[in-house]
Amino acid sequence: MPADRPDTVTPSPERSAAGTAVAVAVAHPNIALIKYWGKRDERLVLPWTDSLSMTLDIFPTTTSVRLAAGDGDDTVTLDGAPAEGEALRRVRAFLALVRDRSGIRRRAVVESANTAPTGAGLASSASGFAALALAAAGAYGLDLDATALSRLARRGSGSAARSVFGGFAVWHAGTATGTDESSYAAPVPVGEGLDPALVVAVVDAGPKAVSSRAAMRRTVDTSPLYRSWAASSRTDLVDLRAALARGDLEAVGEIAERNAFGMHAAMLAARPAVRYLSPATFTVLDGVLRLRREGTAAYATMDAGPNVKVLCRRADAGRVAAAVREAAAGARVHIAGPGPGARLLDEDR
Ligand code: 2P0
Repeated sequence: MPADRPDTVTPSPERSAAGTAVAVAVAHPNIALIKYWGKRDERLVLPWTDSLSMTLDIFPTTTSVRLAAGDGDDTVTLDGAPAEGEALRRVRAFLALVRDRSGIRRRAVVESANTAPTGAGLASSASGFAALALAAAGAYGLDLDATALSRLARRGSGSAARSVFGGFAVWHAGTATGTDESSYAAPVPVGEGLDPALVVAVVDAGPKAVSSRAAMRRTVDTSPLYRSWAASSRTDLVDLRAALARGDLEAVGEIAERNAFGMHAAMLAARPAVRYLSPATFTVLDGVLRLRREGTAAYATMDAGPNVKVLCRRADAGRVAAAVREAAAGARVHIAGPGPGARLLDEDR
């Protein structure tokens, strides 16, 4: 699907009201080249800064939402097991928002299956809430265009706003306070010659010690470096968009790498420090530096976890993957290209 023609949702409210609708959606994770880190409004999930990402063509999440009889608690199954704790609370809060908009009170039965290790900084919340937003909008009969869907997905998890779109997407932080009209993602055009790949080095697939939600709050509240990272992120975004437009992979990589290091520096300066990077992370980073010294364009970015994603040309991805495997024995390595936006698989089975 071309990035500039995202799916829209036009489900049937009648069938939904009768409680027979099932909607199934699939969405892919995205990796930010300009990071989202810090909210100016926690309830509406409004960020301090714009961010820009590439949606991947690996690790999709598939989510079905079925309306059940009655208005009791939603049932949520994640990867075959009943959801509990914070994950369950967040999905139910999201469904309550969808119900408020639809006027349909029926409870939902949600089944969601990830193909990426959950909680490992591989953005399963982005693909998860993008798929949930699309499937829930379908089941509850909301008629949303891609912009409205992105705004809705954002309420589940900020980064999910970007996974609504394929290819590269920018999430506009928005300007308003108290309303979220201007905070949504949109596709970003890229130069023809770019042909990028992201080599994902999973050095640790375990759950993270601190949730990104808590970690970004602590960074905003306590890190003396946060404001300067946010300021440089704004100019990074302008530079990155220009580099993408001219298909300049080296410049894209340099900007993405410095933006990620700046975010982690701000986290490390938080009180107490938020430290997601591990010795294995730095082993991979050394491998990336070696690749560059040897003349291969390869640039690293890290999220809320120790895993490293290496941006390179698609033609170099095999060599980069081999170098990363050699650098960090035991790392699981995946090669991703730009992937599709969220799409509805099945509206009313
Ligand atoms: C990003 N991350 O831009 C950044 C970089 C992690 C590091 O978006 O609180 O799970 O649900 O809005 O979207 C992870 O944060 O946070 C994230 P919430 P989310 O991809």
